Amino acid sequence: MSSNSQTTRQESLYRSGYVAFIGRPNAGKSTLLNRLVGQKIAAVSDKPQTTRFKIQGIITSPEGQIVLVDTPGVHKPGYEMNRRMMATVQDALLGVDLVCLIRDASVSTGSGDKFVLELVQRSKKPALLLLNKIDKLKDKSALLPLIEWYRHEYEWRELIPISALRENVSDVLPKEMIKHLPAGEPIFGEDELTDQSVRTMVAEIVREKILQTTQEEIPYVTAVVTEKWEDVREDFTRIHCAIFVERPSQKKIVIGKGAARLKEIGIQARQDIESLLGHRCHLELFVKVEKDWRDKVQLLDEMGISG
Ligand SMILES: Nc1nc2c(ncn2[C@@H]2O[C@H](COP(=O)(O)OP(=O)(O)OP(=O)(O)O)[C@@H](O)[C@H]2O)c(=O)[nH]1
Ligand SMILES: [Mg+2]
Repeated sequence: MSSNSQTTRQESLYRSGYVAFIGRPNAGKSTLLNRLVGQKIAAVSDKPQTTRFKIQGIITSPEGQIVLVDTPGVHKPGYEMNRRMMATVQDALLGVDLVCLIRDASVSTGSGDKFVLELVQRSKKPALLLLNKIDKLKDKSALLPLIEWYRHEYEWRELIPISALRENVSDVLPKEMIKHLPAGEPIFGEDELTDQSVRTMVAEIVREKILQTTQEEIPYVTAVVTEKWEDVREDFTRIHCAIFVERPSQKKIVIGKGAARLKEIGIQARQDIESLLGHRCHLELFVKVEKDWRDKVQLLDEMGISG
């Protein structure tokens, strides 16, 4: 841990570095990323395993630059896709300057939480514990035993109760993170918010809408790829996205009766895509059946789900 004198001495320096968000699926990592960056760059849903690859969000301030690394929620891998997702988490832990363990404080501790904690312990990195979703706690004193338990498990730089849905996290957290980063030059340009391509972000917007409008296995068996992109005019883009599922019955569900569901997904996605691009777009969605895509190396590579 850095001593006070060190902190004071380095206060005038510009700092920069990488901060990983690690946690169980559904803990609120991507919600927090979007909130801190101030723009929606990661898909969010109430279904676990929403995030499938590393997403970087950039915060630049006069004091320094923080590159937030959002990762897939930690879970037991079944398919090649899930193995890659977990490799992403391990990789992120190795490559960052600071780790944020994000924990949903409104649910009780399970074996998954212990596993995530072990990952942080093994990393030996400076870490913050962020106890999220405190807005869901009727009785805030329920946090005390949780804080007590975590405190004995690791030498956290800070333990901070938060709600990723509330505006005020942006006032507190970046300042706290930046303190633990090394002195250094900005890593990205000052006006960049993410390292993702627009094509990837568009595919993720479509996938998010599918996750939000479908249930049960559909979120897990769905992938989206932006296949064609045509800038027809400066203020008008035509986009073609393929939606992959694994079986014809799933294709029927995604399309819906009289194509109603697919239409709804398209309407919702187009709104978000137009606000991302800053102009009108025409969005075409095609549903394709691709058996076992979650185990197909080449398809996963094309989808950007690399391990
Ligand atoms: N009430 C409440 N809900 C939250 C909060 N933060 C996130 N959520 C909700 O929790 C759900 C999961 O959020 P995500 O940001 O997708 O969670 P994640 O940790 O990125 O999940 P994976 O990508 O699956 O690992 C969404 O429905 C969010 O709206 C919070 O502070 N309070
Ligand atoms: Mg996520």
